[in-house]
Amino acid sequence: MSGGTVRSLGKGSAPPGPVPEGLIRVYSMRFCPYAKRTLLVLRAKGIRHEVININLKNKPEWFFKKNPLGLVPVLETSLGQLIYESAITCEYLDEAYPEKKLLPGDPYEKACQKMVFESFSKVLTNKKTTFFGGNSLSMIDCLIWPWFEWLEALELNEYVDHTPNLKLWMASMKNDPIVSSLATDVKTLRGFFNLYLQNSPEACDYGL
Ligand SMILES: N[C@@H](CCC(=O)N[C@@H](CS)C(=O)NCC(=O)O)C(=O)O
Repeated sequence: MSGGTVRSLGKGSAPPGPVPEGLIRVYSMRFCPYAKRTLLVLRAKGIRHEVININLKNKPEWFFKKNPLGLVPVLETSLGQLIYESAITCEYLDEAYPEKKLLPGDPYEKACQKMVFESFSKVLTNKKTTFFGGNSLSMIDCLIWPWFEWLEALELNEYVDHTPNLKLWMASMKNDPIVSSLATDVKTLRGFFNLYLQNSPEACDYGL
């Protein structure tokens, strides 16, 4: 599940109990692009998980025990292990659940994906594959996509007009079943931005 329709927990809420065995928990926020990286990886790898949304404008006191920085995403395992920082959560998931790897096993290929991540726009101009890492969704697509999803809502789509490969990649991403299952529509994104900029405690639950 993506947590897309689950109301967030705020100040005064009771801390959730331990994570049931066989599940991993992600503390998220419906509109957070960093958390979406983790959710994309969870979905792409088919990992059973539960989502707890956090009201970032009115954070529960207990949330700082999950991440002293007070940021989402955070992963929590049934052993009580806590992992935060989105890129680290994604790499953790790829290693802890090795059945369907999103990062290449070969160290050189892995280094290549990470290099592309560091300078993706320049490298993409020469790419010959549908997705960044090949012909199916890979780690780098999951790490980059959440910000591209915002372009239309921010009326910034024209900035990719001069990079046809980037446009093609965006179209492939939108059509991918994993990516589209986590998509947020433009109207909802705009509603969220509007409330978030007003510092509204309702922002994280916009549209529910
Ligand atoms: N470097 C962090 C950034 C995470 C982040 O900034 N998350 C935002 C939501 S999109 C957050 O939790 N903001 C709460 C705050 O700034 O207090 C990561 O990659 O996980």
